[in-house]
Amino acid sequence: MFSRRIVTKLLLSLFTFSLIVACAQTNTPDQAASTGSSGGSGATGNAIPIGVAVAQTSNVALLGQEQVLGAKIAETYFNDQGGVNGTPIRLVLQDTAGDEQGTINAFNALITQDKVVGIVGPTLSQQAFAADPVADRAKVPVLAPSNTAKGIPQIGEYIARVSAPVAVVAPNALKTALTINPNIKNVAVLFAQNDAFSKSETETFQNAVKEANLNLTTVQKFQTTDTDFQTQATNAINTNPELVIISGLAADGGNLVKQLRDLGYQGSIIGGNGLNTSNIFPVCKKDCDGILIAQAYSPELDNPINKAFREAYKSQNQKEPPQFSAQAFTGVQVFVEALKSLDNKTKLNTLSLEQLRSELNKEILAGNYETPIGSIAFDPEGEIQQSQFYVAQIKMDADGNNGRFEFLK
Ligand code: 1QQ
Repeated sequence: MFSRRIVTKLLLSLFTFSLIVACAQTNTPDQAASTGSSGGSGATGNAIPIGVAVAQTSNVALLGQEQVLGAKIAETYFNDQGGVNGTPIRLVLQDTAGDEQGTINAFNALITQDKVVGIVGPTLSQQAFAADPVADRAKVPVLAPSNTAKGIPQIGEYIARVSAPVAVVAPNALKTALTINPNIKNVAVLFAQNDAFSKSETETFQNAVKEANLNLTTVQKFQTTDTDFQTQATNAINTNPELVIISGLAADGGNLVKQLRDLGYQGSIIGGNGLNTSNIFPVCKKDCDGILIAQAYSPELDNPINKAFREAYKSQNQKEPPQFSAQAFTGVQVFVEALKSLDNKTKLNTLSLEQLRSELNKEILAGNYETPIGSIAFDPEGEIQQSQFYVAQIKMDADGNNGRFEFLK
């Protein structure tokens, strides 16, 4: 049936393919070929694989999509600058979707199949508490780009974060709300009880409310999967609050804002970090107007790397970069700079993947970084040391179709 020439050709390509596979398996990590690259940099098989495990699908993608954009800008930016002392990096993206098991699967694929040197991810603290222990046991460094709940760096030696904890960031929103409206006395708080971040953030907000001598009039619970918030919104409104504080994620949080306004609530609203995306605009439309959200990033931060990041983001997306993109960029940046400084001490291609991962982890924790979110460093546990925080207020156009985050002084 087949001519001899075709059979010989087939055998030859099979042989070549097995050779490539065998090489990829035995190579040191910075030579290893891996699959799933975003391909943004034109990097070759020599590129150093850095994993990105965030939510590209599901409801949580409202947050995760912004992270993909930021990470890809970093890949291009640092490769244009020469990568890691001349060797390009290559992002390997694995979609975690919105749950814990998806995140564990993504981490496992990055660690064992893609052989990444480290991981930027996941999107939610809820996912981090499930998947970070997997990376920690495998001794693979993780930089959390958006995990702000209490206890994230304490998961293990290999876990650090570039996302400042809610305990530090969130109270800024309450201070600003009180400056805008000094008559606030009654505060109703609502939170998603099935989400680790939301539970952590509401604890911070509730403490801040009490410390400011305000009346915490009610605490209402919901689920991130809920779409009907009539009961909670009515209960909150019945306590006559001048301020409502919501800790949830984007879809549920946006819907809750809308339903509060539909039921006649006219007071101030603080949204937590889970509402910190323009992807809530199509959900609450004109009712998003006025929401106050604390920020760990400002597009106006004045340093060269933020200017470069901001320009790149704006030229791609025709709007100012959001916090989640800036933090994801920062996660990739920390890996690149720590890899460079490790390579300056010990050539990366002389290390086994295991050695590289563990030396890289030490290097990450030892460094100081000038990033789009400002000057940062880590404490020995991997907690970010960051000093600049901000508060933004959402301004919607009259038709409710477009809006922006306006940074308050
Ligand atoms: C967390 C968060 C999320 C709301 C960020 C996307 O801060 O889960 O910790």
